[in-house]
Amino acid sequence: MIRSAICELLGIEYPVFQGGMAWIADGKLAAAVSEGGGLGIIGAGNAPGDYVREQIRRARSLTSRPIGVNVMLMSPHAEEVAEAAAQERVEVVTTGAGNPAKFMPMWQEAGIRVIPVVASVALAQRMERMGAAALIAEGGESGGHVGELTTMVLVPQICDAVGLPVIAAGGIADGRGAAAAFMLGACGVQLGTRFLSAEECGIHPVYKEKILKATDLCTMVTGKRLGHPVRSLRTPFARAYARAEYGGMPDEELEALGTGALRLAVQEGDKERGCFLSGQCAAMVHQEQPAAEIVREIMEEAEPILRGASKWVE
Ligand code: TUI
Repeated sequence: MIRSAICELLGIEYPVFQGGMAWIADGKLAAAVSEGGGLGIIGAGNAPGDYVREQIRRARSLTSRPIGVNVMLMSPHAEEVAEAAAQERVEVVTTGAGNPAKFMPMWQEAGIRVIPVVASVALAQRMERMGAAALIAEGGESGGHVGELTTMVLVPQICDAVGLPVIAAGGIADGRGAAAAFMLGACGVQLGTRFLSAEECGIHPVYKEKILKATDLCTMVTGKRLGHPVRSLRTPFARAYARAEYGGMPDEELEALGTGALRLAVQEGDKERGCFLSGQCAAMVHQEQPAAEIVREIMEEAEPILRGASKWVE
């Protein structure tokens, strides 16, 4: 049994978070992960406050265990989502794609543990000063909006820079990755891509199939020119976007090109126009499984690896 400071802090069984994936991580998936002993997180993405409130209530009807909400800070609805999370008193708020400082007092007054995703040491230190309960250090192997650094170099630097519990994210798909994250100083892991294969994950079957069939070089990063790099599967959409990006398309037209592409992937399974966000570990996802089984399997795989780590020492 692997337990760590984050389990005690949040009252969860296993130190495994499910990433709050935009358009994907709804109340059903989050509840299934939490019921399985991890921390299920509802992804707000660009959705309005009412949608998030509805998903929180849906999750609450399916589990009495702690749940989280991810507030995507670039969303035009970030403010109302932040308020909905506070009013519904979820146990945890994670944030992504920005600096959540202005919302932190509100969440803290509601008794919520704030766990920002950080991709740099500077933001990690700022978040510690603001009273974050823990941090998620997310490397650029992850899907969606990505930072510059890899998990391998980011996690130890964040661990050295702060005194908070650190959750590692990016490139982790199984117990080997989780064990490695502990070795780097993390006390927990967050996985997104692996949970795309969960039975309770409601993405279009085409999306699931693409993840299950993915190979090592299947993802690429687009959007660097506009300042928000995004990792997704190398599909016709991603290739066309990259061509437009490096072919001098004006910024507004480029922004418009991306609009609606996430929804087309998740809900329609549109192979031509959809943007299928995925981490680099997609090739390590092999089968559809219940979310609870994924959580348990990762921990069961990590345990003998961590126990056996002493084999390297004379
Ligand atoms: O947020 C994510 N991943 C996401 S958000 C998303 S929705 C979206 N769709 C289209 C375009 C953009 C977003 C899909 N995937 N991960 C957490 C994360 N946060 N990764 C990196 C960061 C990050 C980067 C820079 C956090 C803070 C930051 O700097 C903030 C500052 O002001 O210092």
